[in-house]
Amino acid sequence: MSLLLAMTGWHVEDWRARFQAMLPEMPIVVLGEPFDRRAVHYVASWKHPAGSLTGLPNLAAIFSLGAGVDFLFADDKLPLVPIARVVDPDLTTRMSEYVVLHCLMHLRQQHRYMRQQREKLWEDDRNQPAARSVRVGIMGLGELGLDAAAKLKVIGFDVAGWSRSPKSIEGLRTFSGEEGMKGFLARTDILVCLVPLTPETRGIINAGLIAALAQDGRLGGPFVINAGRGGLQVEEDILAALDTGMLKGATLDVFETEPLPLASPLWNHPGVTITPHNAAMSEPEAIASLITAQIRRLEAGEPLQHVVDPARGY
Ligand code: NDP
Ligand code: OXD
Repeated sequence: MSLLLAMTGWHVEDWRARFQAMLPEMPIVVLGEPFDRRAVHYVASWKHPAGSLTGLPNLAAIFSLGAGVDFLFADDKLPLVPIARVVDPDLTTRMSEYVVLHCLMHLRQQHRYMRQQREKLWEDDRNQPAARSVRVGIMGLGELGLDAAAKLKVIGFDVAGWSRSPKSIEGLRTFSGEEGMKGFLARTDILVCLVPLTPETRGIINAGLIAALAQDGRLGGPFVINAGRGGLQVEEDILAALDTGMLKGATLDVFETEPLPLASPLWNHPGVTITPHNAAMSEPEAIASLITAQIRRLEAGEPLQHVVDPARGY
């Protein structure tokens, strides 16, 4: 019985070492090297090449090495076995660090002061709003959205959230579905996007959404932070909105094409902050430990946790 590591873009040897230390009795095999396909009971994947997980007759479960699973559902030859994703405090905390950092960067006009420093410019217009007067809207009230909301509230931001199904969360104003979208956007100065990429959410950050954001806020215009997936955003629309002033700034961790092509105008736009899809990286020690616990549960006849629903796509 073996665990197959199937990943692109990450350092597979770090993962192999971690898993081998935690599962000493189980052979850890790697896609691209020779291995016995019949012996594979589990797969841990991050962006495996589509079609590469066929012909594994004893496969019992697939583990996403991240919180997102859109890359799995994009493989139309994916074996029909249960799929579990990452839900882990290490990853969640990393995402909240990112969200809080970038909300504060916009609140405190830090991009402007970094520009001023480069120009040796001492300029303060005595117009620094307090967090309580800035409305953050979190799209996606799941594991990541809820933790980020709680941490933003501690700082004092006026936080609300939007999800697919209606929610009642103490201390948080919530909106849901199509019908809740307009009201949610109309009270949002900083939009934080943490929904999964599904057929319903693809391209959701578009010209129409941007036009519906609050234009009367204390920051002088709305900002977007997307740490969900690049497929959620229409980059052309974001650029156009930045150019017309409809959008004041965009912080993007994820892109329609990754790595972001050198020719993308996003790289040089003064209103755009780019990070290389590392808002919340999967840290091998934490995530191998989570997946090891899942394998031990299955071996003990207990149910898998954090299973995703193929019909919903997340
Ligand atoms: P969850 O599944 O826990 O939460 C998803 C949230 O999005 C839920 O509140 C869900 O609503 C909402 N949602 C889903 N579809 C819709 C829709 N059509 N309309 C409105 N709301 C919707 O996911 P996580 O919080 O764990 O992760 C969110 C995403 O973050 C991941 O899918 C991944 O793409 C991204 N991510 C990015 C990382 C990075 O480094 N950039 C790292 C980790 C994750 P409901 O509650 O009603 O189900
Ligand atoms: C994830 C990611 O989904 O890192 O975990 O993007």
